[in-house]
Formats: sequence, C-alpha cells, structure tokens
Amino acid sequence: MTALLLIDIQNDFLPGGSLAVAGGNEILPLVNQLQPRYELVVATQDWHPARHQSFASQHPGQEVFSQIELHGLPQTLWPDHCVQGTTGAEFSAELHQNRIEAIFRKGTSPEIDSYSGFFDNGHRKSTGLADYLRGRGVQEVHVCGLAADYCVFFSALDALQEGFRVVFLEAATRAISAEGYQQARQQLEQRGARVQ
Ligand code: VGL
Ligand code: ZN
Repeated sequence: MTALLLIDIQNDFLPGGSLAVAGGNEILPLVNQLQPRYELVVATQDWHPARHQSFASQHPGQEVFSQIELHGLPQTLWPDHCVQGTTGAEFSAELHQNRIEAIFRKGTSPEIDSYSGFFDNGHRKSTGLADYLRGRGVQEVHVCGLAADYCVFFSALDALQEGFRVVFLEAATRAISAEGYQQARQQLEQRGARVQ
C-alpha cells in the first residue's frame, strides 16, 4: 500500500511565518485534493524547543542562514521557527487534517537538527516513522510539503534508504533555494525516486 507523507506544512514555513518558503501556501489546495486518494495519510511536524541549537539566536555573533559546525555536523543557522506550542508550529489552518492518522514530531532534541521525518541529521535517533509505515503494510510513500530542498528532500532520501519506493510530488512542494532544489531532485532521481 501507498502512504502520503505531509512534511512540515506549518505556519512558520508559510508566507507570514518566520522561515517562510516562497509560494508555500500555493501547495495547500493540491495537498488537500490529494489526501482522499490515499489509504493512509501521515504528517510530520518540526517541533523545536525554544532554545534549539539550529537557531541563529542561540549563537551570538552568527548570522541567520550562516553555516557552522554543531557537534561534528554541518548546521545552517535558521531564524527561530516551529517552537513547540506556538502558532508558528501549528499546521496551516487551511490544511485538511481529518485524514491524518499519525503525526511524527522531529527536531525535539535541542542539540541536533532533524530535517528528515525518519531520523535526526546524525542518523542517531529514529522517530519511529519507518517502523510505523512497515507495520501498516506500506511499501511506497509519496512525499509533499515544505521545504522541497530540506525536509521533504531528506525525508525522501531516508525513505529510499529504508527500502520504500518513493514518489516526490513536485507540484505539492516549494523550495527555499532553487539551486538547492535542482541538486536535491537530481540526487533523488539517481537514487531511484520518481519525481512526478
Ligand atoms: C525545515 C529548515 C529548518 C523544513 C525545518 O521543514 O524544511 N527547514 N527546519
Ligand atoms: Zn526546523
């Protein structure tokens, strides 16, 4: 069976949010239209503690979007976003949520970022998503949401590595960087994902 994964469709990634992805709101009608076509719909939610180390605000003297090394991993420093319990962390009010059977939260450990819905960026801790999908008999996942070049990309990459067939629903994502997205798309296709 095939599951639809809704990646991080949260207010902070939508226009008006603190880490807004240009045109992010444009995916909502399509995402809502797609949901009834799948037997299983699962969502991920970026869910950071207030002083998460991926926030530039936690590194005095460092600028937003600059790159540092954090505990041995490359880390982009983001504006504060998707802080647990805030409006920015909530799913868009426009997103139909009635068909979402499970929500996997990520980015909850303050010292490590988590772009993928499956693992943190160091592949140290699993969210349980892969086992959940296997338990539901899922063999193929279709991914959409925000942002195409970060969380949707890394979720798709991990899904491939976990042995799922992967379809990247291009029209139902938007990217932070166009160049970043071209690279991501190429890598996904090289590793066997279908882009449609
Ligand atoms: C994301 C940057 C930081 C995303 C999450 O959902 O793509 N990007 N945290
Ligand atoms: Zn984040």
